[in-house]
Amino acid sequence: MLFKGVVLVASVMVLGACGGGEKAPETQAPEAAAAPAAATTASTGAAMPITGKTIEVKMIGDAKGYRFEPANVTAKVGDGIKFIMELGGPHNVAFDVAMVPADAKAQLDANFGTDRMGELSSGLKMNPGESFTLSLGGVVAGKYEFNCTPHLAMNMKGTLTVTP
Ligand SMILES: [Cu+2]
Repeated sequence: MLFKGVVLVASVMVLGACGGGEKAPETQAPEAAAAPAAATTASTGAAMPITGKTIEVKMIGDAKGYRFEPANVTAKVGDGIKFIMELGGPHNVAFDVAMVPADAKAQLDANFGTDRMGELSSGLKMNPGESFTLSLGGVVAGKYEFNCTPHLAMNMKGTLTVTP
């Protein structure tokens, strides 16, 4: 057996400690600093930025159950979806790897950027107010089912429709 798949994740992305207000040369979302840096892996592709509007989706777990609000989201290529942890975490956003068409997978996965726990999967959001923003820059138009990994069994799911 031959294992030639040594994946080198180039850790060129410097996560600024955000300590003394020093600015990175490139533009960066300020909220990126709020996410815990633990257990994230960068995808191998290059993320594409948000060029349109950003739509907010709340991630909630309470007496009524676990859910995304709204659970059905329609956005354009280039928009962003900001998933905000509100209650009952940890929550995350994960697309079903087996359901995303091959031609759409690479860019969608790359757009998880540094807040990526695995293929097509964001890091966990523990505390109210924490968020994960997914860019739909360069994403192939289509319908994508997503879920929350910790609450998949509790039916915490949604559908993202990306239009051209
Ligand atoms: Cu959840």
